[in-house]
Amino acid sequence: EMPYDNYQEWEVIEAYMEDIARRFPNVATLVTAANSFEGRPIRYMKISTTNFQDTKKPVIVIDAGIHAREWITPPTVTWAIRKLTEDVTEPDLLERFDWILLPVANPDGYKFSFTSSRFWRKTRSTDQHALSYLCPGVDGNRNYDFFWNTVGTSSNPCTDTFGGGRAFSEIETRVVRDILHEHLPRISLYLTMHSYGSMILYAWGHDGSLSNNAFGLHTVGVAMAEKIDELSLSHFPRYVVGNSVLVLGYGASGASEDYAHHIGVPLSYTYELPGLSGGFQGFHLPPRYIEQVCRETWEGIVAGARKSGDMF
Ligand code: 0X9
Ligand code: ZN
Repeated sequence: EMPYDNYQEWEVIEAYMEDIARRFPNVATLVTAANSFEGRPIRYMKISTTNFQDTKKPVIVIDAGIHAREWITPPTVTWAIRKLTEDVTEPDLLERFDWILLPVANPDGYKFSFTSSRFWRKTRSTDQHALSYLCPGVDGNRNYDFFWNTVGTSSNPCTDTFGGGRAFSEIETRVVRDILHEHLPRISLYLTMHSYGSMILYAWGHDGSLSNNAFGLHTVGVAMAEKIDELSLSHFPRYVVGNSVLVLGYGASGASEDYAHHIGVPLSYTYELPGLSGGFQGFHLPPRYIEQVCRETWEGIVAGARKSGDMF
């Protein structure tokens, strides 16, 4: 009942997660982490065959939809929920790992991008600055406490890369922060889904230097990209894997993948999912490609999960 031939409205995603929690009570739990600035529940699914009690199991955390207009990202996470509950074809992923799947990290912005302004990026908060009522919202991917407000970010609330009045000013980023800290020693892999560009990016994203785990980051990144490319041939460009500054050509601080790596998550990546055409239209992948992207991204997740477990 979940549509993959068109984009997924926030309410539809909510209803889907409720339905999954009802139908698979032994593995799937729906958690309301907090309410968004405008009062919408920010919800994630915990998927575990042992209710997170087996503390030796590594945890995989995936979020999407922190950037509102990147509509291709939530369906890749609802697809992951499906592949771990309704349609299990890789049972080892359930046996070996616990999962935390957050399809819409920024429900206010996501909603706003459907109802009012298709290419809205930020949250919708209005408590950050005197100008906030004129220019609401904070860029969630500049709001993490990692070299916050230093590079590729703005202190002008009227820009799309406004980092907020302080690090973690946004409830939407605090929810992800708290998930990361709650499960930290067990998290083998963190993925944050963005679009667009067919890239898998890793630390450090503020200055382009490499982390001590750069070899591991690159090896697992390439393994994920190869699996995706196998399924994606003839649809999209091949994935490019690398340090986010080197691949993107710009540094940006306060991003979630850097923060997660900085606090100790060994394998942490930003996925830039595919887009066709340039400019803002790249955020609006033609809906006929949604299912293709979900299928191929799942292949990347599977490869990354298994590698992360082997290395953990
Ligand atoms: O700029 C971003 O936040 C990401 N690109 S997007 O077009 N989805 O906005 C890239 C983030 C890369 N990671 C770091 N700079 N750490
Ligand atoms: Zn993004």
